[in-house]
Amino acid sequence: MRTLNLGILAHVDAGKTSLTERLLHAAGVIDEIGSVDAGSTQTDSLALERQRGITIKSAVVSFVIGDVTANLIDTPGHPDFIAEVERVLGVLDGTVLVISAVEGVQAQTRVLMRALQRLRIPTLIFVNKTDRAGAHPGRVLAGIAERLTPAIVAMGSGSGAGTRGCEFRPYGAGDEAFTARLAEVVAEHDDAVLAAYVQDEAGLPYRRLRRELARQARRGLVHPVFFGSAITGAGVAELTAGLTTFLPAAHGDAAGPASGTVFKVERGPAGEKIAYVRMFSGALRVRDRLPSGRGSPLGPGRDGEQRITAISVFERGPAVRRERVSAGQIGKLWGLRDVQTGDTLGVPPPGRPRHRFAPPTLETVVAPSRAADRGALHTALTQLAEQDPLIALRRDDVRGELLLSLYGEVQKEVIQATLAGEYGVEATFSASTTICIERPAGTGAAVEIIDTPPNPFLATVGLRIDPAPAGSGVRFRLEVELGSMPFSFFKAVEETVTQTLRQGIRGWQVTDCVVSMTRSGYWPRQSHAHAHFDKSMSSTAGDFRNLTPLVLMDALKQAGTRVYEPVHRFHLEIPADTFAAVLPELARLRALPWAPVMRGPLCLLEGEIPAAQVRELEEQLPGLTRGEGVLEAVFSRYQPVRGDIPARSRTDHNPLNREEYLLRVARRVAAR
Ligand SMILES: Nc1nc2c(ncn2[C@@H]2O[C@H](COP(=O)(O)OP(=O)(O)OP(=O)(O)O)[C@@H](O)[C@H]2O)c(=O)[nH]1
Ligand SMILES: [Mg+2]
Repeated sequence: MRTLNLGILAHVDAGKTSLTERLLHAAGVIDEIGSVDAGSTQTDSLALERQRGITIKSAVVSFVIGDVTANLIDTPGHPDFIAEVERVLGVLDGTVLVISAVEGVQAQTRVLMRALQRLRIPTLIFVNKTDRAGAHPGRVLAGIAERLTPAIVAMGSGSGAGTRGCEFRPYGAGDEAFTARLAEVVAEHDDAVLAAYVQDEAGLPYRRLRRELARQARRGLVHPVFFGSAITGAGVAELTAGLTTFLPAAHGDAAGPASGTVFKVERGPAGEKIAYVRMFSGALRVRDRLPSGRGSPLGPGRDGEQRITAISVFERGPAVRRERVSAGQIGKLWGLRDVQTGDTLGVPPPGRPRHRFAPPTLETVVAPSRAADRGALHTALTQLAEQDPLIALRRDDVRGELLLSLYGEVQKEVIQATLAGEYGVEATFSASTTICIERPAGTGAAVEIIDTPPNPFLATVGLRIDPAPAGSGVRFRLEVELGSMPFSFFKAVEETVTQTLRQGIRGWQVTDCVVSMTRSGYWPRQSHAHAHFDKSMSSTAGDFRNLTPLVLMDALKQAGTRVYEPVHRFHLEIPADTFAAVLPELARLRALPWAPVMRGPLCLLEGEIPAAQVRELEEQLPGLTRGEGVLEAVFSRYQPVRGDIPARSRTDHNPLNREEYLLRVARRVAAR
């Protein structure tokens, strides 16, 4: 049996979950088609998802098409839950990108397509909702070519768009316009086809064109487009057939070394951790032992092991108990107490680049409604953050506050409801504020040598910080030999670098930089001339933990930093006659619109707006547009803050002031 790990991706509400139901029904996994609106689908199984009619967490179900087991991952489309999509991207063999035939290409569709193209994930496009009033498949197809990618081929045409009787008719060898289009598109990516095409346009046999299309689609170069409706079922059979033809289902390498990626972690009814793993090669079995600790450039930690206590594997619907999960499959693992989303199990999977969407740009202060719930709130938020690595939790030691980073207001409401429903903790959330970042303005380097004043610690640490491309995050590398010092000391430096950069010179997270360790040195236990071991004369990991922040902040001060604020790209549809009222409001909110496009009674405006102002625009819009304005905004980039730099309260204490820092370290040591 071959396997296909298939993602369903789209802008919110395009019909991913409804299409999933249809596919499951067509494959005979379910007898009745569930409905999002009635809260009866397979993949929207959380109570909150059923109440709200939106997907919040990614969910896996499987079905069989011919000799292929497809593991389908239904993802949320709301931008507040983009983190769920990010994790899933690394484990997919192919995707279906769903686009509504009424709304067409939307803001999130573009964000997703960019990621899919970057990762070269083979993608079919399904234009859904052709039954709905206002459906316009032709216009949507043109929109895809114009706004997503020109490398598309419509696989058929629709009739009866906008009615329940809509149908999809696949094209065949007799459709001349289709074969001409096919030849044109596949010739783009293959020189042999191009040569044959130039020689004789009509001379390429249809079967060769189809074969070439399949080959290119499976490599993510060309995207077949299908049309239909998840509600009436139109076009779903053709899409299903397309999944095995145009996406790369494969036999996994079951004999290879075990290699898997954890893309989701949830807690079971008794609070136990359950990890969802996609295996790339080899197999994991019940009772297998795995090293605990997270992956890093220095390799896994060496502190203990964890054991798999149970496994279930997705087969024809939900997961069933099995002794092993092997190459190609998706399984749920129990027993891995330290596991986190994004972990590698076994050897790293072969060359899969990672795509990172923008990190959360908002922050809120969370407080328990009852003072007695303080501890419970902290525990609950820690557990939620563990399932959601992008959702960072910070504690402001000065004000004694808990801060949570967020993508948006819907996510805030979901977290609030989860705290109440699953943990029994009522909590209040302050109005959200934007999170800025700091990037190094240049290069800086510093070093402190062991036993050389003013260095009070038994360690030598040299660090250099260099700026790196936007979006690349923080990378730590060694310019000294790994064997020159005990592993645990390097590990201590690496971890402390990450921690220290959480707050730069102005208090914001420092990112998009490379930190290189340029000097290292320590005193081993035996090197001391005296006969007996003297703890005060030999280096410990603590020396490295205490010294690293001093060196790093010196390097950072030398490099200097610049503060950047998040900016969103917006798409605004307003009645044309309200343009004159909307424009000054955009200016007041520091938005920069590009030239407006008039389409009949509508005015379409695109542009950029600081993330901090999006919520206010949302609030003002109904009043300015008689309630008819529609706004979409997604993160676009960071731009340097002009004028006053917003301050951030400090939580952990970076050594901006050396004396103060050393005093704090001394106090901490004395307290032990
Ligand atoms: N008329 C019509 N309605 C549809 C179709 N597909 C989905 N819908 C409706 O559109 C709404 C959203 O459908 P979902 O399947 O939840 O969309 P989704 O993409 O999973 O949404 P999120 O997961 O929240 O991003 C529901 O009210 C569906 O009933 C379709 O083909 N035709
Ligand atoms: Mg959904």
